[in-house]
Amino acid sequence: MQATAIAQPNIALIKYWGKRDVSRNLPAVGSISITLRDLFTRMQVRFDDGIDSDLLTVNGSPDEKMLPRLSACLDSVAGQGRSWARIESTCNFPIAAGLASSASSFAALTVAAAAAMNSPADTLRLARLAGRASGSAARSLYGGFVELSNADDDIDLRQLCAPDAWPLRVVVAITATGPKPVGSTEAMKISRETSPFYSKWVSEQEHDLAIARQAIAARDFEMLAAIAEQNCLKMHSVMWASRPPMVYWNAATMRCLQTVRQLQGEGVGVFFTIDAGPQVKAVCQPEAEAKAETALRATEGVRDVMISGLGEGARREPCG
Ligand code: 2P0
Repeated sequence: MQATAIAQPNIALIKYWGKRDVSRNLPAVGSISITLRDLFTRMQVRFDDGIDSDLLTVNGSPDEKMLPRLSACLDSVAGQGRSWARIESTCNFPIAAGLASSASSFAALTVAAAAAMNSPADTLRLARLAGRASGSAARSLYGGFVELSNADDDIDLRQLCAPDAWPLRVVVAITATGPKPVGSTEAMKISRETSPFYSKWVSEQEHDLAIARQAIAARDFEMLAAIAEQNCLKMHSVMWASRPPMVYWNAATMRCLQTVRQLQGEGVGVFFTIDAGPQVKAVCQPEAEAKAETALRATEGVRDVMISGLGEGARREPCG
């Protein structure tokens, strides 16, 4: 009744923003992401009849805040009649700061819980359960380039390209630490209810997905760069035009965009993307990584830089 799993966060190139069914947490739009390799969340789940509530530690400290969502996710994997669980989470990157910690957390949790229950690990089934907890988590069940699409009554997922078939690199410029002002779930609701650009965002997404799919199939970096940057800026435009406006960027976020633009002007193979937080993710051709890292480290306001290759989907750890 115990297992450990590890999962990596993923970065959306074509973003998920908005829900078509809030109660089942189904997205309004499909999305395409890359799963990282070097940032991780490791989750140990131990069902224990000797305790009278679920218990969670995050990086060794008790944590009440995330527990209700993790408990609900455990219910969906193991059933409402399950035993209480001790959950130990460790994470090697900042939590709730726009680095997709919820994606890697729920992906790892579903895999660990299913393994602890000795349930057969059907990846799509686990991805759908992880997606109920956090939409982006479904994508972290798969490695490399991953597409999430809306099926009739659920979501479908597939790998578009294995991580080593197009080994791009990601340089993450951390411009602020600490939790974000508005969580994604709430921010998506505000966008849907108040942004004048929301319906256009939803209706154009299929177009963006088709171009990204084509770029990935052709390993066409410039084509992927152009559509990913535009899709990111469209998502933030939806947020900026909401009431209240949601601006996750800070001055250093903007400076990082200028740095990326400057590198592009010098012919360096890099593009930016930004999620619901102030960090800038620079996606690079392998040979561009060193230049991107140096330039972003030197950008005023950048506190730290993390680097990752592309990796595999969530998996059980052998001795967990
Ligand atoms: C994404 N984000 O595609 C987009 C881009 C943030 C910006 O998925 O409400 O934490 O738990 O389903 O998965 C963040 O949203 O939202 C997210 P919920 P989630 O990566």
